[in-house]
Amino acid sequence: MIKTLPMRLSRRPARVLLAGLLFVFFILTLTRSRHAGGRHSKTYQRKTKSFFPPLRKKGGVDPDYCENFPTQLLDDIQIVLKTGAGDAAKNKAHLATVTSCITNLIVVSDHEEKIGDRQVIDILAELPASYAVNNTDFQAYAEHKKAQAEGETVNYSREGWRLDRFKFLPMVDKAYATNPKAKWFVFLESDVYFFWDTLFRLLDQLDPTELHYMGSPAPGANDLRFAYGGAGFVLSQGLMKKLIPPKTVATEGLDTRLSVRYEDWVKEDCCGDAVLGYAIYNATGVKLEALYPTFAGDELKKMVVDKERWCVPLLSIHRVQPEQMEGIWKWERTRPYNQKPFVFSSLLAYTHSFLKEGPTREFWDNLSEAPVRKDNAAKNANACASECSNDPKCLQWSYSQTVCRFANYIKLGNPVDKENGGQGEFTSGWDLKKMGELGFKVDEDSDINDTCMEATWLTPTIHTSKQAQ
Ligand SMILES: *[C@@H]1O[C@H](CO)[C@@H](O)[C@H](O)[C@H]1NC(C)=O
Ligand SMILES: *[C@@H]1O[C@H](CO)[C@@H](O)[C@H](O)[C@H]1NC(C)=O
Ligand SMILES: *[C@@H]1O[C@H](CO)[C@@H](O)[C@H](O)[C@H]1NC(C)=O
Ligand SMILES: *[C@@H]1O[C@H](CO)[C@@H](O)[C@H](O)[C@H]1NC(C)=O
Ligand SMILES: CC(=O)N[C@H]1CO[C@H](CO)[C@@H](O)[C@@H]1O
Repeated sequence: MIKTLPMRLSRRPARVLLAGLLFVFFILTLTRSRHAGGRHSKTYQRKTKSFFPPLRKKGGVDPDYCENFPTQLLDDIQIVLKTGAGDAAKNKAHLATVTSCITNLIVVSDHEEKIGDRQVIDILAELPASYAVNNTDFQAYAEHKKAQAEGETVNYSREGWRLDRFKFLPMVDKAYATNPKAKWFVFLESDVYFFWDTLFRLLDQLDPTELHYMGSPAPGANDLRFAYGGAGFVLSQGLMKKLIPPKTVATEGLDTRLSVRYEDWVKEDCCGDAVLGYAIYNATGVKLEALYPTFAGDELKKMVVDKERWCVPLLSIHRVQPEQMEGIWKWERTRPYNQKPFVFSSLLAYTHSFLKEGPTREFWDNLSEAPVRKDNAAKNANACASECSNDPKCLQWSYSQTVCRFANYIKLGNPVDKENGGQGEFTSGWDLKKMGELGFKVDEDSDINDTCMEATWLTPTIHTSKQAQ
């Protein structure tokens, strides 16, 4: 029994103590890196075919961004978008960009709605009535329904967010029931950007009859890793078959839906993605195949590009704002035609195109690390830049108030308030020489858009209890 431990343990004092210890352990686990340090151990190289390269002909101001989308693959790959009340702007942006080419998309939410020609399914309506009994978290659901019946817009709320966890199990049930022949089931959220070409290349290398549960790992109860919802995740047909067996004599005619079998777990847990992971392990014995950072789940401005990740294929970005969603989509589709896999360093042509104008940026925090040495108080930004260039690992630096910071990665970062911040000068810079050696070149005869010779695919990591972090 994975999930309900703390509940069950409250009967005896010794058990309470044990529960306390478990809790401490849980917090310790949480405060450690969510992604096991961001390290990835093994990679492999394989030639893969491009299924959805950028447009060849850009065709005017408003080209058809879905041109050449491999729609035939959608018979085999069922995509599901999960969203919620109050996400109207995100949904609109997502459906107009990333999911605009997905003809058989399933959109699930906590209320029914029509967005353009897309039907949004109220997935909570498919839950057994017992979910609502003695469940204060379900009140928001009733309120949504009432507001909607009165023609009001349903807005974002904390309570609405707490409803989110109830969507995961019925969403998986629904995807399988709707398209039982699909070889792959892919789940994403309305603030998750997906590079489709990477997904198709990845799935093309795998056997869907095998049991696959893939995503970005987050630590769960009992030392189990689950796929973090914000990075998207993928289930294979083989897994689905075992996870949700048909109602037969063997299942004694019982309802085999996950939402029925694991109702208690989801009521007691905070997070639907975690419960899905526990349910998958409980029903099939399958553990998450962690593919971080390909399933990145990171924010664009904090995305780390370094030597190790340079050629690692990138599949997802998290917390993408609606305007950003549109920006990345248009850029991705219209960047120079290229059959190579989209990798971490490909993103630099989008995030760091300003480097064409020069290696520094004023009033900009590059999120460089805290100073590495006590004595590296540089006199000015130029001195900081040259210290960085002398450090073989330094890829970027920032300078403010006599503090010079280095980083052995490249990040976008964010602007610093000129007027109000009180921080005065704040300059960030990038070491174009070392970036050039890695493959990022902004001089005339080289190409900022083509950074990596050959992709290095990740071998999935499966966490075992004894594994050292
Ligand atoms: C699955 O969960 C049930 C209910 O808690 C438990 O009895 C059973 O032992 C679990 N099975 C596995 C294989 O973990
Ligand atoms: C709901 O909670 C109340 C008070 O905690 C309890 O008396 C009642 O039996 C519960 N009902 C169900 C159906 O569990
Ligand atoms: C949602 O917000 C809009 C605009 O602020 C408001 O008109 C509407 O009444 C709100 N809906 C609900 C259910 O509170
Ligand atoms: C990279 O691609 C963009 C279009 O996405 C283009 O405007 C730019 O000139 C290219 N840069 C180089 C150095 O080729
Ligand atoms: C100069 C500055 O504020 N740098 C910050 C960059 O980001 C790191 C963490 O991301 C901070 O620790 C630094 O203070």
